[in-house]
Amino acid sequence: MKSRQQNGIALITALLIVTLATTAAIAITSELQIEIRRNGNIIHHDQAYIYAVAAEDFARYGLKLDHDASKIDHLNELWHIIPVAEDIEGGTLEGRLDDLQGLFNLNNLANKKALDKERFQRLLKNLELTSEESQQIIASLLDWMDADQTSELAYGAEDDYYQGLSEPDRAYLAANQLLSHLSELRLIKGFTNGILQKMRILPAVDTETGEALPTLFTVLPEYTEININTAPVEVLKSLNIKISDEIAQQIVSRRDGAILDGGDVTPFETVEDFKKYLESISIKNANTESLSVSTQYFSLNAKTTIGQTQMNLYSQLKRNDKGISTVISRSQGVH
Ligand SMILES: [Ca+2]
Ligand SMILES: [Ca+2]
Repeated sequence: MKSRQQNGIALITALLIVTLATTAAIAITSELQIEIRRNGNIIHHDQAYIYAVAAEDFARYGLKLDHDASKIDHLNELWHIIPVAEDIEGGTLEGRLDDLQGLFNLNNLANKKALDKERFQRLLKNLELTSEESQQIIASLLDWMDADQTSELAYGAEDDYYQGLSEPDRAYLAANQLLSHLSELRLIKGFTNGILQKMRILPAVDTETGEALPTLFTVLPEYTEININTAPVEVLKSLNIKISDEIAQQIVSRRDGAILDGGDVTPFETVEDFKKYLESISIKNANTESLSVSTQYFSLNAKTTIGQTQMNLYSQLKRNDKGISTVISRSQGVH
């Protein structure tokens, strides 16, 4: 009787040990799998980043060839029309180069030149901002960038406004220097989500076609001229009050002819050319200050996929007058 009892206890003990050992083994295996996956992700992330940075070198090479081939920049050139699409070990790499000087550089406003302000106001009006909304954001933008602490009229905002924000832990100071990234606008008085959406700084889509609308604004580290060979319709319209939607479309079809109808590509060779063209369509004495036919600032969007890892790297490149480009900023995920 006693011996049978002892056998039973031994059996239960043995079963218990087996169960414990199995549980421990499963725990170790799961831990190991997570560890392997985590290491895999880290390695893939590093690889994706290195490939994206390699795309920058490819872009710099393309921009040098472009510089040596011609002195103007337009949308039918190879740097723009040939996107990079490469199969790389374990994944893919896509790269796209865009011109940044076709866009309105918000830092141009820091110069407080009447012409830039007028162009900005026209652009905002075409984006359906009310004149009060425009006045508000122009004043607070100017205060954000200028070195002083004097508010622009009633709408401006300096340190005292930002220090007095309702949540004390969120209080901050005005930058009092040029913008360094479009996302900085979120900190500035008046730039609500609604305004950022109208300005297409937050992604916006065409309500009829559902397609993403092109971006119109950028932030570059200095005053820049607008390239009339790459500016989208909305920016062209902002250049002169007489440039209507129809005229802007006309400028685009003359400039990007080949894209639209297979005709000759006839970008503007000089700003004077553009002025003459405007005269030919009855826009006399247009102010062509701060316009250009070439570009120094470009953006590269490199998308890399390796295994489960996806990376979106945005790089700003500046090309000098010898055609050599340097990367001046990088951001991941968003512009
Ligand atoms: Ca070129
Ligand atoms: Ca200021």
